Amino acid sequence: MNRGRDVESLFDRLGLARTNPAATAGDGTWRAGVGEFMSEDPATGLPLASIGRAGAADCQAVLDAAAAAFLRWREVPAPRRGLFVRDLADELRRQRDDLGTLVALEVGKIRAEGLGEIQEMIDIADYAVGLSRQIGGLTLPSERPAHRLMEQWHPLGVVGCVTAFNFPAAVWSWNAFIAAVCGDTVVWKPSPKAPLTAIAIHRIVERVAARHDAAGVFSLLLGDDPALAASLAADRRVALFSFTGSSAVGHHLAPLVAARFGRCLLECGGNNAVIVDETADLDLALPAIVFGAVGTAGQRCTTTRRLLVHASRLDEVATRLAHAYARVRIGDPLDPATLMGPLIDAAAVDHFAAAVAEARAAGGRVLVGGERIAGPGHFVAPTLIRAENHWPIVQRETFAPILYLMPWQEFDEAIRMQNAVPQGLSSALFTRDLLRAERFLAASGSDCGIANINAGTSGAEIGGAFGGEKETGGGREAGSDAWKRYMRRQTVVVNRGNTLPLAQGIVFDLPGGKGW
Ligand code: UN1
Repeated sequence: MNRGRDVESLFDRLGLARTNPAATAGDGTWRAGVGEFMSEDPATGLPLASIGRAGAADCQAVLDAAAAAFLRWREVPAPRRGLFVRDLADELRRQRDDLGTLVALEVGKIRAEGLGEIQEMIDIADYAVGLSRQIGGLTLPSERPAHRLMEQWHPLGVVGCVTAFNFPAAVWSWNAFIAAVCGDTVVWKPSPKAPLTAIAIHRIVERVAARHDAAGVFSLLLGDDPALAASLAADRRVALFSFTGSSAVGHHLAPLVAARFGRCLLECGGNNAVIVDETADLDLALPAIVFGAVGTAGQRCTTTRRLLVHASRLDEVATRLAHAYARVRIGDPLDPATLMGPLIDAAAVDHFAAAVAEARAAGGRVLVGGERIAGPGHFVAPTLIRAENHWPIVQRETFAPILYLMPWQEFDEAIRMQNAVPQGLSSALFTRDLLRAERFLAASGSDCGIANINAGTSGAEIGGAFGGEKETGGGREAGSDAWKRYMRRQTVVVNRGNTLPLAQGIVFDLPGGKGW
């Protein structure tokens, strides 16, 4: 792609400018904000565009509007809310190529993954449309005669959605499309490292919302001041605060929500392992490991960070991985031959270098990579390090393509190692042994939110619930019954009889039994 002219026409088609505003309540007008920040191309380090910085007044105005829009939107029947999302999916299908290219340009993931991310939006939209005709509650047997016991689900309110740079489009849609069919409105605060993707999506939202009387269902706050996310977390109008990002930032924001008894949905860090046993088919395992460790330059929360291999196969796996890593084309994410693009910014490269240095100091042996790649842009080499599970650097999530290789002897030891980290998002076992697979899936097996057999840790489909345990935060988004988090449950009792029997068989009569 020609980064001059082609970017210009891409911007035109997506409604982007070199100077962009800061916020919109989704009513067709945009607010300039106070000051500005830059979106940069991580492959060159050069600025792409400037964006207004939303200030406290913008945040208040957007929240007021979202709260007001909720009062209208919750009255719209859910299947009609679904039609809005269906039209959004159609529009995304039409603009998939341009949006995928923009994602690749702005955050540096390869274009194939950029397109995959927009596909993930389309998938969750389709899911949400189906859901819009299926939201239902249980009817339960009442212990009281002539009583009905049931539950119904009502819209919840304003959802505050804070997303990370690495999935600048899909993670918002997991929240937004489900929330919208549930009858909620959504205030989006995207990462300051991916504001253009958010603006381009919002331009589409505006056009489609106008056709559905859905103005204000989605709104947008852009800024690079951490106070913005904190003010959403602390605001009582935000019924659900959905946060994707590091466990460290999650630790800071979740107490603000808890302090007002708000609802939190956390998708924080992962430290995902692949276990390879004696029987594993390496023709399956190797591509899954390389996609998991090197894909998105190691910047997915589902990235494979630890590789636990049966000692008898350690050398074979290391040799074959080294061979594969040597053939990974690193470079311009817009070049179809590239498999790994840059890290997001210079700070990420510094974190990568510091992690490699810390692993070396702990006694780690760098088997492949380990270095920054000189030149413009934020490139590093995919890295394989022989390490030990208990080292502090192995226990932490470093958002970079570093894979720690570790041997095990007994399968129980492999499971223990896999679980012995603070995070609990995704896990994988490559085996041909059915009993092993079942052992991995048992309650005493993987402690993660996602467990894969003969499939890698990253690249989850939207149909399942996505999220993890421990410091990953416990949240669940996307498919299955994750929608319940976006609604409030009401337990309903209806007495169709002429008497008032009490639950638990309690007798509560006036003396003499009559006279109420
Ligand atoms: C994330 O990295 O925050 O499972 C989300 C995956 C993607 C989503 C990752 N579907 O890798």
